[in-house]
Amino acid sequence: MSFIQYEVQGMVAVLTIDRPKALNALNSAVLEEMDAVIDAIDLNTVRCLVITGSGEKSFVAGADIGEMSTLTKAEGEAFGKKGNDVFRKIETLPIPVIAAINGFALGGGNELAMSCDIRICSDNAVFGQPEVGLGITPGFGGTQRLARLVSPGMAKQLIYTGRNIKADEAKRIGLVNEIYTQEELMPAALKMASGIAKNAPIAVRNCKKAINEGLELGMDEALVLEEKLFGDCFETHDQVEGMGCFMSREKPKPRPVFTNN
Ligand code: DAK
Repeated sequence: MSFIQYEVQGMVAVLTIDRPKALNALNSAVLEEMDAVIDAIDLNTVRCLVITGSGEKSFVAGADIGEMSTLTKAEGEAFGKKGNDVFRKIETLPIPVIAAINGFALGGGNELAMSCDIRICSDNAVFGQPEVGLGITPGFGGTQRLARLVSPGMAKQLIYTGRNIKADEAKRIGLVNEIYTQEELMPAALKMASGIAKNAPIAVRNCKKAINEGLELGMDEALVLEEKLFGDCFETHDQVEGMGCFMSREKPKPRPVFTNN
C-alpha cells in the first residue's frame, strides 16, 4: 500500500490516509487502497476502527482536484461511484468507526468523516463543503449526510456558501462530538475505541444497525427493527455472561470477556 497505513492494536484498528504532500487528498489510488484495506479487516478480532490522516495539518483536504479537473461526465460519475462505494462500506461496516479529524476536513474529507459513526477533532480542524466554488456539488454523499447530521437548514447554508468552519462551530452544530489538542486527539480516539471494544460486540453491532437502519424508517417500523435486534442478543454468550455477572454480584465476578458468539 502506498497511501494507506493499517495497524491493529489489540481489538482496535487504525487506518491512516497517508498522502501528506497533497494534504491527504483522495485520488483514485487512495480510494482503491482504502477499499481493499476495509475489505481485509478481520472482523473476528477488530471491534472498532479509527480513521485519521497523516501529518499535523490535514485529515483529508477533499477529493483530488488535479485528478478531477480533466474528467469527462462519464469519468466523473465513475469517480463519484468509487468514493460513494467506499464511504457506504464504512458507514455500513458492522463495527463502529471513529473519525479522528486532525486538521482540514474539506469536501470529500468532511464526507468521509460523516460516513463514520463518531467524529472527534483537533482544535486546528477546519470543516467545509467548498464544492460549489469549484463548479460541482458535493459528490460523496455530502448533501445527504450533512443534512441528516446537522439540520437541513444548516447543511444548506454550509453547502450553498461553501464557507469553512472551525472546530468550535463544528461542535456547536453537532458535526463533531469532542475537540482535543492535536497531541490529545489520537490517545483520546484510541481510548474511546478500546472502551467500545471492551463491550459486547454483538450488542454494539446491533446498536449500530438499529440506529443507522432505524433512521431510514418510520417510527413504527424502526421500533420493530429495534425489537428484532434486541431479541437477537439473547442466548448469546455475552448476554448470558453479562447478566449472570450482574445477578451474582454478591459474589463479585470479574467483568466478562465478551465474545463474538
Ligand atoms: N486536491 C489535490 N491537491 C490538494 C488538495 C486537493 N483537494 N488540497 C490540497 N492539495 C495540495 C496542494 O495542491 C498543495 O500541493 P503542492 O502545490 O504543494 O504540490 C499541497 O496540497 C498543500 O496545499 P496548499 O499549499 O494549498 O496548503 P495551504 O495550507 O496553503 O492550504 C487548503 C490548505 C486545504 C486550504 C488548500 O490546500 C485548499 O483549499 N485545498 C482545496 C480544498 C478543497 O477545495 N477541497 C474540496 C475538494 S472538492 C464527485 C465526488 C466527490 C467530489 C467531487 C465529485 N463526483 C460525484 C464526481 C468531492 C469533491 C471535493 O472534495
